Amino acid sequence: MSDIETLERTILGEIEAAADEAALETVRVAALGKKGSVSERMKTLGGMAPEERRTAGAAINAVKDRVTEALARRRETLKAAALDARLARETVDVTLPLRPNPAAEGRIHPISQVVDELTAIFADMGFRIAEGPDIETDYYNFTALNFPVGHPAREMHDTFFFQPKTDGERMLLRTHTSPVQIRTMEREKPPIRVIIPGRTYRCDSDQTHTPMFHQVEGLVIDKTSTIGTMKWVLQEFCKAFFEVEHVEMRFRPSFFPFTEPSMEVDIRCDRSGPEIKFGEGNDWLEILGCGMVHPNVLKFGGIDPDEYQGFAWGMGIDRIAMLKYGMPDLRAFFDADARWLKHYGFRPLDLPTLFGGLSAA
Ligand code: 2NL
Repeated sequence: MSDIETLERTILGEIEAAADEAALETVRVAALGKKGSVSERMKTLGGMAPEERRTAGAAINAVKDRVTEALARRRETLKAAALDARLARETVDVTLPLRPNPAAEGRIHPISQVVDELTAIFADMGFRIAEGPDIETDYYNFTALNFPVGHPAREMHDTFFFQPKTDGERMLLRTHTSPVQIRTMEREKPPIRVIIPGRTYRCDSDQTHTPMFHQVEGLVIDKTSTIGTMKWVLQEFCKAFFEVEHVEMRFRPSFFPFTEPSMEVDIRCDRSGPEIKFGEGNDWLEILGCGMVHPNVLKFGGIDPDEYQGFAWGMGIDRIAMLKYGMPDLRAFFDADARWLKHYGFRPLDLPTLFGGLSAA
């Protein structure tokens, strides 16, 4: 048998013996690669006499063709075998019990649910959501909100401060969401209608206070916004949120540095039974603070108080969530206890909408 015939037989034998595609590739490189045995034979043609070269060249090319064809055939066989093995390995045991559906198991936290509800109600009245940073400057958290430097109200906020920076400035965790309204006024021209739900922080912890809590504030600025408009907005909100036909609200004079006049708002309720009922009874429950935006605050926001006026309000999301859904302990909100969430949480596909019902579930 000629030398080239022996080589061909050896290579074809190796191809048949290759157990997988990686082994087959090694055989291919060893035969047809740049330094492969067949390629090396090609290089010897240069040193041959023309007649000899013609026959030897044809023979080597024929070997190359047959080797190439054998490689392709073997590759197909190995591929099919690998697929068969995988299909045999990846069987499904249809007798196993069904795994719980994540959409049926998961729960929306009551805070997220209440934020979704608030958003649906205020979006329907033409409000947008605004957001801003949790870490704020003293300017946005206090100064621009008309808290004079050294004013006792700054101390009343029990602020978490960071270590001073090299330039001496002390950043803080926002104590209310109001800095976002200042940032909105700086950025936008009136009319402004925004709500700001978000996390807020105060160094305070007991049965009714957690160091992190949630607030939603609202801001309306236009040429003719009045206390009358404000009362209507807040009343419509309370009816929609507590899902009752009537609410009776009581506006009591109060003080906030950023509004003038300022008011605290109570709603009529009945607390004689096991559950609070809104809109009836002889009790009053405080739910929010509000007022006309102080002219100084408008100025800090870059808005001319001789041309524009507006109103703002703020309320605790955790508190209105507790009231609406009868959750007695604030601290449980942030314990991440799956049993609590299973009990008080909401199903992920029951989204609050005004047409489908806010808390339909
Ligand atoms: C409360 C009272 C309130 C505001 C927040 C506000 C924001 C700007 C200007 C004026 Cl930028 N006012 N926010 C106004 C009145 C009351 O919150 O008891 N919150 C829990």
